[in-house]
Amino acid sequence: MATNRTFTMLKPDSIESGNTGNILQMITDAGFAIKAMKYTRLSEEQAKKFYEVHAERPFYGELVEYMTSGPIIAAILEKENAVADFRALIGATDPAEAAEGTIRKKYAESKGRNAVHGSDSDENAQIEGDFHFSAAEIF
Ligand code: DAT
Ligand code: MG
Repeated sequence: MATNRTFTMLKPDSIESGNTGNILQMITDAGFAIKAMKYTRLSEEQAKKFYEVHAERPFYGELVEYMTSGPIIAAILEKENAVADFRALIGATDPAEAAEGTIRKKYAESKGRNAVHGSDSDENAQIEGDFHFSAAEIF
């Protein structure tokens, strides 16, 4: 995956609240092209692996439970400066701290149920995209 790509998940709360259409519209309006996308549900094993870096944090169990509680939409997005621009579009982890006009400010419920994931580096964007998609699923 090139460095102009990032990886996202629309988390279970986005699906439950019916906001996936609005969120995807915000993403494409911001200039991101969808290179891969799937509607799926993480297994406990997949969620544990995906969030392995947080394994020692007190919220890890809750995070894994939440991320496996329902389906998600996973996607690879492309845009110049994708990782940083997508983090700016989604806003701070805690919606109470997220800037006006960001996806999390508009749609996140709480720090845990915060609507979307966005990769935090080019390296992790590559790892996370590869975790969810085979080469044949990326366009
Ligand atoms: P981000 O998703 O903004 O990159 P992160 O990588 O620090 O945030 O944490 C990953 C996810 O874990 C985050 O999206 C929601 C959850 N999380 C983080 N901190 C939390 C907390 N203090 N309480 C509950 N969930 C938390
Ligand atoms: Mg993170």
